[in-house]
Amino acid sequence: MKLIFRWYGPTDSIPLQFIDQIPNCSGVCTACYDAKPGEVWKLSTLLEMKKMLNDNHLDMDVIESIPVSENIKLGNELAQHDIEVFKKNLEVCAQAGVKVVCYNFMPVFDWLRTDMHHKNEDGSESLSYSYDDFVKVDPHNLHLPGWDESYSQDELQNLLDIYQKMSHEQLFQNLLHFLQEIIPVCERVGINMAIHPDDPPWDVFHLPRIVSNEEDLDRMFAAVPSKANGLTLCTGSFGAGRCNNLPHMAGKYAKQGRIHFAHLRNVLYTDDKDSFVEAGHASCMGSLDMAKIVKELVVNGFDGYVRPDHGRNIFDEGGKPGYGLYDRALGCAYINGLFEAIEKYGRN
Ligand code: DNO
Repeated sequence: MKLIFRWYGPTDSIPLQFIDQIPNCSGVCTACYDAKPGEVWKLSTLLEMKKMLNDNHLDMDVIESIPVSENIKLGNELAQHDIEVFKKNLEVCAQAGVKVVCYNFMPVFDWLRTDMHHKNEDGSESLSYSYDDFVKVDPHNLHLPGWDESYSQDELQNLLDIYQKMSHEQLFQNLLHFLQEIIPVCERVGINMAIHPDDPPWDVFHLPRIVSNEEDLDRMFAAVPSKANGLTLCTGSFGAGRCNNLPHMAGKYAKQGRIHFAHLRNVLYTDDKDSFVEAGHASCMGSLDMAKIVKELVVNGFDGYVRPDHGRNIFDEGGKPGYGLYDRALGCAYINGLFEAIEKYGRN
């Protein structure tokens, strides 16, 4: 595996030198954060970032993410234009040496939590999702932590209204059309696509979601069999869905050569509904068996990129919820330990 770290570009408060100091961390995943969905990225911007990274002994092999515009997901009259832009962005990324592109196909909300500052007993803070809080949210007056600034209330209502009329099948067909268009480009330029699962993996506000479980993945891979059509195995996102058997999914899709990227984090189920807290990475802190997941990856030949995911806010660090340095660095140390132990002595 190749261990990487998410970096939000030159404005990220975490110095690249600190990322370089994380044991075994070979690079970052990043994006052109100032470009909007539907805009062509500048090669010069990517190359400048790459130079900054290389100067700190870090690679830029993975992009997380090239955003998929709502037009593409809606399949409206602007969709084809935005697909062509997406293709250009793939070409630009390939010219900058990118090997894997993470993306998602979730309508409107790319992740959803009800609390960005959930206080854990040890004084740390986590992102969390509470079923009881969620059912109190009025979809006509949405104020969700982390999302309030993404769209104006009017834009949000308008989008929610349009999606109310869309079935899961229609959204799936729009994903297929997108993949059929872009995968030949990926094959030509040598990029693997890695779709990020729905987070959490169920419909929210009646928005259809179609990348939530094994059945969804099997259908998507059967329809577009190219190995360039792959997965980001986000254990926390799939893992929030209690029907998802993560060790099984890790083994199955690693064996198929579909997992190009893995986000390894743990979640702790906090009630018998859907609520969860983003726990520390170690198995003992949450509800997922991280060692078993990594073992399934290793024995089934996984050789992709891995990153720790949302860390807790620990040691009074503050900063961007989920994306501080300290707990994600601890996550790296833990992930390194699991891989080394299993690769050397734990294959049987
Ligand atoms: C949240 C992330 C997601 C992820 C996208 C990938 O912190 O896991 O925003 O980057 O869904 O497209």
